[in-house]
Order: sequence, then C-alpha cells, then structure tokens
Amino acid sequence: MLRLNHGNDILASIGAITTAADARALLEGLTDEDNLRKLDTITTAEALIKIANAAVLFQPRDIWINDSSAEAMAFARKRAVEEGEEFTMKNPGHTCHFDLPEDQGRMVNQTFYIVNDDEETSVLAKKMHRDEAHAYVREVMSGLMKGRTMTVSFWNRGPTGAAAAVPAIMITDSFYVVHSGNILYPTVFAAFDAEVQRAGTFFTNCHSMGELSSENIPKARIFMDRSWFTTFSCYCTYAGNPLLLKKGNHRFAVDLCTYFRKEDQLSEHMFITGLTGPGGRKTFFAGAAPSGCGKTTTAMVGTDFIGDDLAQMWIDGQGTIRAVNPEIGIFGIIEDVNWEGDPYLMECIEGKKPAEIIFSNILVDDEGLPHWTGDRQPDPAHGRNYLGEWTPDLGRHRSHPNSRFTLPCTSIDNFNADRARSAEGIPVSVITYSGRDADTMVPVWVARTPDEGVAIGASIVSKATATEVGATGVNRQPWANAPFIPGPLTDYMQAQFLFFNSSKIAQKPVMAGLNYFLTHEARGGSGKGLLGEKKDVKAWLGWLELYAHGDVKGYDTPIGVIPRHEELVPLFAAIGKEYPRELYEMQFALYVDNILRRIDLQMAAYGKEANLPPQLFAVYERQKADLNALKAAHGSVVPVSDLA
Ligand code: SAT
Ligand code: MN
Repeated sequence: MLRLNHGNDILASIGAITTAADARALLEGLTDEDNLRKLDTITTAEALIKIANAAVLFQPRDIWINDSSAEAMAFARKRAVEEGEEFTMKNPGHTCHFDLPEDQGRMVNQTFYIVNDDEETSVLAKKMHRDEAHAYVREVMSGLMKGRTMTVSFWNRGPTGAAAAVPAIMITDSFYVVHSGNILYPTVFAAFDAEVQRAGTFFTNCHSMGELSSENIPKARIFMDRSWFTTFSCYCTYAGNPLLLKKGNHRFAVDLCTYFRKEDQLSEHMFITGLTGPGGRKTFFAGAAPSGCGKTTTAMVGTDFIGDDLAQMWIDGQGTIRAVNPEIGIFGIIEDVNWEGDPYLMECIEGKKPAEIIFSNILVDDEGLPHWTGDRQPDPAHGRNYLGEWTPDLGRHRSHPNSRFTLPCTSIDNFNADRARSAEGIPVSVITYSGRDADTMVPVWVARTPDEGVAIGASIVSKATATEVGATGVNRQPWANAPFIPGPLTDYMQAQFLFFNSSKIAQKPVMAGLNYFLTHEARGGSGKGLLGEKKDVKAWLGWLELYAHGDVKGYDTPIGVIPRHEELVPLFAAIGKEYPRELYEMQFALYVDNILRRIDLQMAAYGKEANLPPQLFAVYERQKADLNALKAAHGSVVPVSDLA
C-alpha cells in the first residue's frame, strides 16, 4: 500500500523552507520585478515552498516564470535557440534538438522509484531507498544551476476542470524542456490554485541538465518520489527523461488511480481517437500499445483525433466511461512516417502547413530540411544528426530509431479540438490493447466479458523498441503500461477488474486485442514481410466500430469474437483494397499451439506474483480448456472455416 506524504520529503529537507513567507522572501531575491509580479498569481503555499526549496537545491542565478502568455512561449523558444539547445530550420516554426548519443530514450537503468522501508514496488522497476536517493540529490544535484536561469512552468495534465486532470509544476534549466512542454501541455497558470483545490493535489518536477556530456551520462538519474509526488532528474535531455509531466507524472497518476481512486478512474498508456461510422455517428476508442508499436498511427486513422499517448479515464454520473488526454501535443516517433501512412503528420513535418515543430535526433541537411529513416526520400548529399556530420558514404543511419517530432495537436487536420479541450471528456466505447506479435494472435479479437478484456490487457506481449535504452527481446508488456506501474502489478490488475466490472458503468465498453505485426513467415507464407500494411488499421478499427453498435457479429472462438470474412470485405473496399479469403485465413486461423504456449508463459509469469486476482487465472483456464478441445477436434492450426 502506498502512503502519501510519508517519509522524509527530500526537497523540503534540503531546502529547509517551510512557510510561504520564507518561500516568497527567498524567491524575491532571485526574481526580477516582472517575474515576481507573475508569481503573485500563485498563492498555493505548498507550491511556493516547493519552488523555493528547488531554488535552494539548484542555486540558480535567477528565476523565470513561464505564465504561458504568447510572449513567454516565444521567449522560451528563442532562449532554447540562443542557448544552443535547438537550432532553427528552413521552414518557419521548425527547430531541431539533439540529445547525446547515450540519451536517446528513456534511461530505464538510471530510473528509480524512491521508496520507504515498508514499500513494495513493481518487480519490473528499479527502486532506491529514500535515504540513498536523498544523499544523491543533495550531493549530485546541489548547485547544478549555478550561473543559469531556473524556469518554472505551470501546466495541467488534462483540460482545466476535467475530473481526472491534475496540475503540475515543471522546474528546469532547459529551455528545450520548457519549449516542449509549452507544445505538449495546456497551461494552468491562471487557474493553478483552483485546480489544486479541485484535484486535491499537484505534481512537482525538478530537472537540471548539469554540464551535459557523454562523460557525465553515468551521473544521470531519474527519480520518482511516489510519496511526495515529486520527480528529480539530472544530466539528461531526451524529453522522456526530464519532461516528467509525461511519464513521470503518468506514474503518479497510475498510483492515484490504483490506490486512491479505485473503481472510479484509470490512468492508461493509451491513444484516444474517434471514428465516424454509418449515418455520421461518432465512436470513440482508447487504445494501449507499447512505445513504438503503432499507437500514433492508430490514433491518426481516426476521423476525430484526440491524443496519441496517454488517457485519464473515469466513469461519469450517467455511467459513461469518459477520457481526457492529459496532453495537447504529440511527441511522435518519426521513423517510417511517410505520405502513404501518415498524410496529416507529413503536411506539418514537410512544412506544407504552418506548424511549430521541434524535431529531435533527425538528420538536417545543409538547407535546413528534415530527413529520417523510412521517409522514402533520397539521401541528401550532406547534413548533420545527433552523431555529428552526416554523408551517405559514412554508412550511419540518418536518424535514431527513437528520434521524434514534437507538434501541437491543433496543427493536425483530423484533431477535434473542441472535444479534446472539453472538461467533460470523451465518451469511450471501445478499448484496444496491442503489441508487436509476429506469430500468435490474430489482427483483431473481442473479449466477451470485462474479465476477458482485462486479461487481454494483462497478456500484451511485444518485441522491444528503441524508446527504452538497452531493451531487447520479446517481452511481456501488461497493458503496455508496465513501465509506468509503480506498485505491484497485482494492485494495478485489481484496479482494472474493479473498474471494468463496476456496476456504475451503464454500458460495458468493447474490449479488444489488436495485432498489426503478423508475418508471412509465421502464418504459412514465405518471406519475413508483414501480413498487411499500415492502412489496414482502418479496417480493423472500422470493424470494431460496427461491432460496438451490433452491426456485425463475428465468430465466437476460445479467445473471443473474431470478424467474419464477409464483414471485412467492404471495410477493405473502403480503403481501396481487395481482401481475399486466402489472406483472411492466414490472418485469422487460430494457431492453437502458439496461443497455448502464450497462455502458459503468462500463467508461469503471473504465478510468481502474490495476491493475484483469481479472475485472471479463471479466464486463462477456460481459454486453455476450450483451445484444447478445439485442437482435439481440428488440429493445431484451425482454419476459420472450421470455426464457423
Ligand atoms: O519516452 S517517452 O515515454 O516520453 C515517449 C513515449 O514513448 O511516449
Ligand atoms: Mn508512450
């Protein structure tokens, strides 16, 4: 069990400021009149105390308050360029930022939860005792901002007033981080005090770049103090490491939902998007996928894009599941983004549409134009990327596989700004879970009960991607949220069963698995190619949209409901493709042995966890029995024609 405000508050104990008056006095000494006046807006004593204590820790030359006015936004961008953290490119509004070669993804091995004596954390995460982390912060982070400006930003994780939004403070000496945050998060500056009152809490994030260098990378740390909702990070710039409103605070939001808002709220690693169905009806989806597994692409397929990374969900008074995106921009992977699969993004990236974009770790040619791996364009003759000078004959990749673009959602053509900004949230009726699975699960299948749906989320398996430094192999990726679940997985799983089985939900959502990564090789074809292409996503989502409204039936199978061939044909026709029966069979035949092996792997892994909710094993046992019966009757690869 997590206890808040428990154990020594590291920031408070280092800063030693305990009253708003003392905080104010300290801040006055570091802040010019203009910034001091801005600070008048913030009266929450705990917030002022946190900021002052951070100033004692980091010892900056001065403090700049980001009130997110147009001038402040422009100032942050200008300073990022002046400081050399970004450089301007050919297209107006475009800049590029390079992270160190060692800092190209989330540094999982240098990321720790700060724990008290008696606290359990997820077995998948690293933890550090509070005393040790305290010593590290005091010794290594003290004085890191000497001679520099400490910036303080006030952003909200969600639309102001939304039931699941939580305000957050970002303290950093990186103007790239401020510039990124201004694109990715809505300001809460003027409403900060009211939002803290409403949400009952706020998150605090403290970051300093220190002297950035490859030599200093071993000193980089990312600490999450769960008990005090405070993060500390240093010697890093890859946005996933310092910009802790994103995954750092997502972890706190998961804790809030798992321990303090049980049955009422969930905090998920999910896109949110809407699809227009027959008669113009809108059906909204929220879907989980590990980083680098097509989450952004799936979100972009919608007619009403809302978000590509995170979803805060709750059950409203009418029993509808609602969700907000805590962000207002995307921090998207650029590899393989191209005109065919991602026209909305390409319009922005290629400068066809005015947009403020920060590229990171891509190749920029001498003209100032962007290039990246998988852009389907010829090589430029010369340019530079995060590794230095680039020419085609150097044999280096153009861009890191986790190189990114940061872009405001308002620049994206299918973004539904009115819906996304509204505090009432998006009514979600379809929930999807996906991973990178070459050989086992079919492209789409639907759970028949909430328990089966939770089991789909619990059973995501995926090939590692470049978003985590050093990750390799095929791994279990429960809910695609495991890297961000601070407590024991069983606590989180319990919260999932409680939420989706809640009697407060008027109409249970469709819960489905998605898999875009089956290969020919694994399904009786030849060659390593994928069994399908990016644009097929629209057909899978389209089928789920119809299913949610009872317009298609599918076939019942031991793993859940799968589409019928004739139900998919018109959906493929709508994206200009034929959908031969032969391809359908390759995609949807049940590879029973593979599925059984997968279930056994899950049961072995979950079998090691204490206090596992029994519903999970009940689902697995039933699926195994049904699959074994199917195998006895039809063999180990069961064509769909045998299921009908
Ligand atoms: O590295 S981050 O988690 O910030 C980016 C992402 O994959 O969503
Ligand atoms: Mn993510």
